[in-house]
Amino acid sequence: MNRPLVEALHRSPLYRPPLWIMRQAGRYLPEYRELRGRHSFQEAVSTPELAAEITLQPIRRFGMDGAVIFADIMTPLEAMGVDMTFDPGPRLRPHTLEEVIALGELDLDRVGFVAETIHLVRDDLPEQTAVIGFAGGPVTVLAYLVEGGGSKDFLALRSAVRRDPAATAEALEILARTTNEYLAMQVGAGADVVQLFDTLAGLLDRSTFERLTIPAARASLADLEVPRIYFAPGAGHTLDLQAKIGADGYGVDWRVPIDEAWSRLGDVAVQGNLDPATLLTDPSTIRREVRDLLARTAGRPGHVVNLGHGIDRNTPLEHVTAFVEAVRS
Ligand code: 1CP
Repeated sequence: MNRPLVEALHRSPLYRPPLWIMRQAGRYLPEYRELRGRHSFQEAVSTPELAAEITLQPIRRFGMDGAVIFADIMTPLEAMGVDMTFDPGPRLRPHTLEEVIALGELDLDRVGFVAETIHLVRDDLPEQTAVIGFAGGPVTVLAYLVEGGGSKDFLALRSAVRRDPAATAEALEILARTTNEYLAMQVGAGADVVQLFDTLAGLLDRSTFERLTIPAARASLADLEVPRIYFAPGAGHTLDLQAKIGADGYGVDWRVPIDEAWSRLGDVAVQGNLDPATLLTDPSTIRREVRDLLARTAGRPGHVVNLGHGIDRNTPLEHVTAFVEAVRS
């Protein structure tokens, strides 16, 4: 079966570029908020029927070309013995690098619900729609571990990198190995594409990115039999280095025009990069911005349309419709 999202990541010529939206399964959807009123985030993630339902909600409304499995970048850590809560982001005890190095193996049985969710989603999804599996990039996951949750500047990670680069590299190696096992499990269950969300990697300077982020991201994505997307928002200063990760496609945020980002990335597929704020404007502005985006990629094979980061929770549904229709028309 030819799935346009998979084809685009192979850089096959297509009649129109495929589209999906980061965070498409989430709080801007009334049906998501309704379900979350009855179930906690962790309950929704770990119950395959609920996670599959949430994954399918945006597809029913808007028919994106990919369905991203509902889970979190921190989900596999719970299967490595790390306790956490969500409020709304992950909250956990701050870990030292030594504690991260001592974390247990990933117990795949304890994330079996993700495989089951993928099976349920595939059964209900239109044939041409791709299942998108994902994981957090090791640097990003390490940042949440050492910080104990979200943070403005993630100074715990940035100081750890400076204080002890060798222990940081060792911790990243462990996380890269478990991330790779977790992604391989999702591919085995039927994911057509995987994305590594390295949301915080852009906090690092170029040389640290090259020394620590690239090997960890590369190892996370090694030997997977499906197209792989690497996405590090706020990492425009590293675009020319990212090809060393060896992914098939690269997500770019809205800060760098997509044509310029593409020439810095090289011969790869590129995903993005409408500013999520565009979807807070009005349908005519959205159409104008989509025209500009598509003019910049000019039908070049290998473009996957997406936002430059996750959709904002206050986005009106009609604006999502305007976005999807503008790309399709
Ligand atoms: O209902 C709620 O309040 C929960 C909000 C929520 C959602 C919808 C969280 C907590 N996680 C998710 C799902 C999620 N998270 C998905 C699957 C759904 C989809 O994309 O449609 C994905 C891919 C993620 C990935 C994720 N979680 C990232 C990377 C992506 C990005 O946007 O950069 C990050 C940084 C997280 C951490 C996290 N989990 C949740 C929140 C609110 C946050 C970020 C805020 C924080 O740091 O506190």
